[in-house]
Amino acid sequence: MFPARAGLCIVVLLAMSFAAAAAPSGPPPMPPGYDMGAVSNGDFEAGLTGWTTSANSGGVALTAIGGDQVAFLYASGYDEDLGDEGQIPFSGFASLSQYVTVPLGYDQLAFVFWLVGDCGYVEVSLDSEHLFYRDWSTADWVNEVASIPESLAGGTHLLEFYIETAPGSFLDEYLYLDYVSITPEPATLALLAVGGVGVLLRRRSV
Ligand SMILES: [Ca+2]
Repeated sequence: MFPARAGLCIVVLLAMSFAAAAAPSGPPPMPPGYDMGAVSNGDFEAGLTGWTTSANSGGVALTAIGGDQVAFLYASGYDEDLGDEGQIPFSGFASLSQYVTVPLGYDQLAFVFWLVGDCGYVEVSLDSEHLFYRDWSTADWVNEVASIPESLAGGTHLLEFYIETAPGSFLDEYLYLDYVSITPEPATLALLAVGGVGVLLRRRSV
C-alpha cells in the first residue's frame, strides 16, 4: 500500500509543479470556553513544558504565530544524514506526547490543528486507542473533537500526536497544533454540575 501511495504522491508532486502547501497565515482560533482540563500546558504558552518530543528526521519545535505559541511537528521525507543512498525508502516521523490521567466523565479530546503535506499522515492516540487519523492537508485551522472510550476513564494513558511521511515520497509533513484539551462533553459537564449540586443539597440537608 505504501509504495502505491508514494507513487501517487510523486505524481501529485509533479502535477503541483512544486507548489508549496500553505502554512498558517494567522494564529489558531481559541475554542469557545477553552479549558485544558486533564492536559498539562495544552496551549503551549509554557513552551514544550510537560510534553515529550521524539523524531527520527526533522523534529518537533515550537513556533509563534501572531504571538501565540503553537507546537510544530515536522518530519522529513528523506534522511539527510544518509545522503542520496538513504532517500528511498525512507519514512520520517515526529511525535509529541505526555501522560494524562483521564478523570471519570472526561470523554472528549479536543485540539486545533493545521496539517501541511499530502503524502503522510497524522494520528492521535491514547495508549493503543487511535482517536484520530488524517492523511490529507487542511486549508485552514481545524477545530477537532474526538471521543475518548469510556474504558480509558479513570486511568493514566499516553496521549500522543504523531506524524509520518510516506517512504520515498521526498515530501515533508508538518503539523501545527494548539489548544489541546481533555474535558467532559458539555452534556456530561451539565450532568456533573447537577451531580455536584445534588451533593451540596445532600450535605446541607444533613
Ligand atoms: Ca497557544
